Amino acid sequence: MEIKSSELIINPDGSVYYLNVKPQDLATNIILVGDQNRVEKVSKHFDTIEFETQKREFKTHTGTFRGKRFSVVSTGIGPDNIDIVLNELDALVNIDFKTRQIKPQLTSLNIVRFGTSGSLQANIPVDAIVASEYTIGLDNMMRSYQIDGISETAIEDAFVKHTNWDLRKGRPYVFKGSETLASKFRNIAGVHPGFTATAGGFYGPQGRVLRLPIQDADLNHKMDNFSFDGIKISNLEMETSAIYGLSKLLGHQALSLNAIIANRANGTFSEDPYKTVERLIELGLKKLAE
Ligand code: R1P
Repeated sequence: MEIKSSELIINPDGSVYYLNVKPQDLATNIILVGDQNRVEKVSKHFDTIEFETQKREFKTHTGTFRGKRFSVVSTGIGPDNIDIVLNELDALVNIDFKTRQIKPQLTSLNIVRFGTSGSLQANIPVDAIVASEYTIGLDNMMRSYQIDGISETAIEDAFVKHTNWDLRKGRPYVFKGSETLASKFRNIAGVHPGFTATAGGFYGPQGRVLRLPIQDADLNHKMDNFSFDGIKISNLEMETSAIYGLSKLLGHQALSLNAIIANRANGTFSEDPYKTVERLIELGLKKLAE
């Protein structure tokens, strides 16, 4: 079935609508960063850069690192932007832009986020790196898709009960990341296996109070002490659950690596967050190129 022009928007030059990338300009190894200024911080390590583009907050550089082809793409902030980026990345490899048909042979991308995040646990200090084995989405974006059967309902039930979650906010969902990618980042000093919570906003949705009271002032504390089979929620950011959920539905491998720049449990902030992000970039590229 042909996908209509209103559903998959292709620019006059043959690039996909927001990412501004043509199919031949995308690698199958993808690094996602939130901040568009982080794209250069990754691609400066490349052997060569063959392609660069930007539209709005979506900047892409494609090149090789130690002989392996990578595209680094900035997503901007939030699950709504991940919806755009993941759908367009998938369309670039799995939909034929000439016939507008889904290709008979699907390609699975390796998608790894190099992000920043706040830790919720005192034992995951600032300047550590969290590699997310699991993620819980509090943001609802994935509820637009058919996620029954791909989410970890036992963990969701326990979380809803533990936090006395108000279901008018939507039911949180839990996804597991790629075992293949996660296994590359286990047993490395300073890298913590994590269970990452994704919020749909920065202030109220992450428990920050400026002028507005929030629906559940105790939520962060309840998240800190939630535990399922010994797994505790490690950190809070704004993209991982959307990346894991959409990757699972679309058949891609996904992993989220986050540099911990703040610790919300003890109120500390990294003295040199750029150095921690740089360490994550160097480690991430090295392990992914192996
Ligand atoms: C603001 O909190 C932003 O920083 C974090 C959050 O997930 C959110 O996108 O990640 P990035 O530094 O990768 O954008």
